[in-house]
Amino acid sequence: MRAEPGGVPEEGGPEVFGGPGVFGGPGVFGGPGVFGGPEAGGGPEAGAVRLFGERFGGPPEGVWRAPGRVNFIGEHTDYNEGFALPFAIGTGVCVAAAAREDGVVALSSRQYGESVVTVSPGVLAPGALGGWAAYPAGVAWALRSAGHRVGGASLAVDADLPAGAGLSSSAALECATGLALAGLYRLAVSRPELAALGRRAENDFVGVPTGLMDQLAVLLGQAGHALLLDCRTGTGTPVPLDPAAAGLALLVIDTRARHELTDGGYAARRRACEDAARALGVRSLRDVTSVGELDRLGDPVLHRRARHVVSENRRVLEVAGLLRGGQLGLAGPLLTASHASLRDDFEVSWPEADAAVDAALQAGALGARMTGGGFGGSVIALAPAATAAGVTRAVTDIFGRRGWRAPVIGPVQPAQGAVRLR
Ligand code: GAF
Repeated sequence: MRAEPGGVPEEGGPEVFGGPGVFGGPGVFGGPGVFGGPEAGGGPEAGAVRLFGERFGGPPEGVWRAPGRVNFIGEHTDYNEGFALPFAIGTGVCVAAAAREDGVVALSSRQYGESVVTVSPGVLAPGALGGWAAYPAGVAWALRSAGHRVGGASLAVDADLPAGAGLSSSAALECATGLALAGLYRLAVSRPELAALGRRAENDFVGVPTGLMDQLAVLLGQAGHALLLDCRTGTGTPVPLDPAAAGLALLVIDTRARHELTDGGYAARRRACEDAARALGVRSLRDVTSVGELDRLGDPVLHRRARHVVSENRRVLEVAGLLRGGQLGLAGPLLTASHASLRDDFEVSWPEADAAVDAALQAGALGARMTGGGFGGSVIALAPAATAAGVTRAVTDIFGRRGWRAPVIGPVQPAQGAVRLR
């Protein structure tokens, strides 16, 4: 089960987020670690340091922080070597860490029981452990497998990012851990390489066949910018994305329906894309540039899945062009078209997401779509700033009328990627 382990698990309840349906209040996704406001004693940085002292004694050698991400557009394109446009957000995962001489990797998480999970060097291999600790342990394994000289480490984790909300708490945990180990052992490892190793940990150690988007967004994100990712080359180009400057608000709506990428749906979608590429005789669906070329696919399901990927790649490039031209407001219909494609062709949206998108549009949003892998998680809505409160109310109302738990809604701004804090 992929539990999005870096973040705050659902048991944390709405109080973690500053109360359900908060707009512009403490439930701000994009602020500097203010999603839910600082916990007692000063936020995840202080929380990780405190936990380190409680579990391992003394101060850590350093503290590293990696944010979550929102994908503006370009869903299920990364493992098809296509394009995506994600950005880092203001909430994330902190890791307080110190090297150890015994080669053991010892892990404790404020959100996952605070007990210490230890992994001896001889057993650090895929299958050795499951649950949240497999993600950071997997990063140590991936670094060692790539030839980096990583010894033991004690790591204490705290987060202000909700888990399972489709905001990539797992990549945040992997990347904060990767930076911590690289810092402790002074490794010469670039951020793109670290992103690839985070993905390797997730694919081969945890066993979830995800793409590279989340790790690249978390490690390469820049404030005020989205990253236009070319997932064939593994490179990202910053593109300006500043909703406030355009008189707009970009809202994140956590639908509180939780997703698990290991329930099989994600892997099945990935297989369908690979089957479609094989049937078309191309290396990946990236190599198909027009939907018309898909007419050769006899299987209607494969045809729909591939149509999503091919059309989504085009939408990403169009949106990137609009952002570069200072025309963010014109991106709305492309966001909404992305959602329709994910709902009807790729079939990864969920009832709360569809209802949130419809309600947001009716209340004046320019565009709205699910973000992340799907099957649960979050929706984004782009709205004129003056209508953001009305959009928030409309979405909250429809959830109430349907008897669903209140969504958590707040504005988001692109923030800086992962850093060493101390
Ligand atoms: C998840 C995966 F981790 C990403 O690699 C990506 O495929 C995304 O779903 C869908 O766009 O976040």
